[in-house]
Amino acid sequence: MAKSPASRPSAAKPRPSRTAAEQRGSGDELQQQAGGDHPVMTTQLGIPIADNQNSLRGTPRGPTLLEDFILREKITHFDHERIPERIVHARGTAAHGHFELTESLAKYTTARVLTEVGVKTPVFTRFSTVAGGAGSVDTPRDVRGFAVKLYTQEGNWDIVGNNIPVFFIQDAMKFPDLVHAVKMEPDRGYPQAGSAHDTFWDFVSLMPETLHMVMWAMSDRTIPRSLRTMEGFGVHSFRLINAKGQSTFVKFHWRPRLGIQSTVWDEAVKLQAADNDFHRRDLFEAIEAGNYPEWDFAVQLFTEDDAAKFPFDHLDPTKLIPEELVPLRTIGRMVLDRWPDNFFAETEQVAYCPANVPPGIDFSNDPLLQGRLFSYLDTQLSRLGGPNFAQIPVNAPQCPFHNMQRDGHMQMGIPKGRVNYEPSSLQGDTPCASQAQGFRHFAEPADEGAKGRVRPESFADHYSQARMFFRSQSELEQSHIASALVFELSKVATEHVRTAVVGHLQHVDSALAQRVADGLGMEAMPPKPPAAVKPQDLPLSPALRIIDRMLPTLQGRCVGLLVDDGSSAKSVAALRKAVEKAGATVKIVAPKVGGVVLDDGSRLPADGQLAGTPSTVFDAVASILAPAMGQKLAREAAAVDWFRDAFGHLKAIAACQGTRAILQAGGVEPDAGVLDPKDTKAFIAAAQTRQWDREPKVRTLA
Ligand code: HDE
Repeated sequence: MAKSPASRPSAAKPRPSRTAAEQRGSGDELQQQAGGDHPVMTTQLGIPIADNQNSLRGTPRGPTLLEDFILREKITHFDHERIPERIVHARGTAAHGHFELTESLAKYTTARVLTEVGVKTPVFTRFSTVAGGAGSVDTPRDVRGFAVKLYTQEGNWDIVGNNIPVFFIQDAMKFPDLVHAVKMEPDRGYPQAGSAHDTFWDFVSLMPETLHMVMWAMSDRTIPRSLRTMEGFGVHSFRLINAKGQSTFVKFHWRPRLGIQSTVWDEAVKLQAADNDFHRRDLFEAIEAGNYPEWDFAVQLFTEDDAAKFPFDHLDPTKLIPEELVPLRTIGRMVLDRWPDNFFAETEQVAYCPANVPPGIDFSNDPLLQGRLFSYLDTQLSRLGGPNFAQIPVNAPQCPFHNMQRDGHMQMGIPKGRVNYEPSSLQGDTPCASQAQGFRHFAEPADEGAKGRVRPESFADHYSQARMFFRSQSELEQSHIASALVFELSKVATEHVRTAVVGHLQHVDSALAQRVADGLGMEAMPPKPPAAVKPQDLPLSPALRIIDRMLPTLQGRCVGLLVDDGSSAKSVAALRKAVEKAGATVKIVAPKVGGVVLDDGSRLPADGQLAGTPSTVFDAVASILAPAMGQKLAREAAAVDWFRDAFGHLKAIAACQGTRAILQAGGVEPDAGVLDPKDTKAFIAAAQTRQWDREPKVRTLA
């Protein structure tokens, strides 16, 4: 730390002053060091800067002068570098790409983006967690936002969805309460990014409409392995409007071409420590490597008459339409192939709004959607500082746009001419509305009934779909849900909240309620709360499972290969070749990041150092170690954990003879998923999936 002038010996003579450039090197010298042809640094207003190291001092050891306009400008800008983070979905990551229509919906809509087959529409897609702040981790148990901005030729279309097709609440009126309940508790300021606390479950226990989404939130959907392996849902019913003005209801779905992949809970917990940015890094690395993630775009189309026959109200956002009832029609695909140039300018400043729809798409009366139509524009006004945020490049439409909106904070355009109103007879080129091309709202016949703050009776059944979802899951997935409920409720300190939630679970499935009660160590089953509508046994929907629907593929995944000095160069090369042929990447992990010397004398640099690259970040692991190195690493906690965790997280392990000592030290008893790295075929086959049979052997599930 620099000594203050007062602490210097008074006898010390000030040294002759040196110019700033002499002390730290001038800009010209720094340029030479960096090489290249650098432009001269300037202030915001273009004044060239001679010294970017030192502030302007009255004397060499004297005070800094207020006159230093360069310092003041720099610090002032820095002081204002942050904007308010999103109240929800603050932590996110995004990428550019395009959407391509493969089947026209011209029969149903006039929207060109849904009728012009083969046209590539640019998109910007942002994925997010919901509860945590912008600096929280990527892998908590949480719903993921899945927001797609399509820059269509008829204006921006934002499908602002989630990776779960239903929502916690039925009415926008309850959104602030839900969000307050799930975010950190206001008096203590924690927990960050997690629902495992009293206020969230208190809200759930008092709002049974949350139960269906709670089942999804406790499933493996909320602990995705990668953003690239998540589904996306528009959630609400929207309308498509055709040239005759006829309406068809529509639900939007994004389906990952890599299939759905989730983590196991213990892995998700450990990933939070291993890599805060796990999902963000994964998406970045995939795009940088040219492994562009793709999603199919599918719709469910249904009429008012179809909807009247559903055993639920499709305007209730806590309900989904099983695809067994209304099949999905794949009509396009989205590819994400370009990482943003700047996180703040694009990912942070992007502003989505479900009200942004082109002509030919319209809204339904879903009361949650109706509230959202207001909320997003409102929040952007304060988050992005005023009404001109649509001029920020990532938000601006990529089609012609003209209107009479003028002025305001941060107006970037310079509108020309005398006329800034409509109608006007003074200028021939001013914009006018067009009945033929403009947005037209569906002329929906009015419903019967009186005005009032009401919930329709058709929204009263809170349990039947929760039950359908739970019972449609495979046995293992049901155990994961039960275990997640036990985990979360075990973090709830208030006993009556735990009791109330288990009470509700009896309406969902009495065996589930019993498992959770047992897991919580409850002595007696709590009473069932009254249900407004007796839960029905709806037909099951196997399409809602994920374990069965995971794609057996290594495509786009990553295998960690542990090596040390003396590892066989031949075996390393053979394994790498086989894994890469299967479409995955290999990352070398070694005790030192500088790498190792293989048995043929060649040096192999490491992608990660063992202690900082745990097996949680890989989809499968392998090791090629000389026996002596295996013995050495068997005494290394990071190496032992590497295999113990991979085993516990149901991953395939290719472990050579040299590795057996480490497995033993970790108490790992090899099973069918622990293979010889020489048998690359068997390893690839095992690595394409998780070793689900292993799960009951490694943990007790509720
Ligand atoms: Fe949002 N939501 N939301 N939401 N939401 C926001 O907008 C809101 C809801 C969703 O990557 C906010 O710009 C209300 C459902 C995503 O930038 C805010 C209601 C679904 C994102 C807002 C809902 C979503 C947001 C916060 C109930 C799935 C992130 C910052 C009436 C279909 C978008 C912002 C991005 C963000 C309000 C419910 C998805 C405050 C009032 C249901 C993916 O406007």
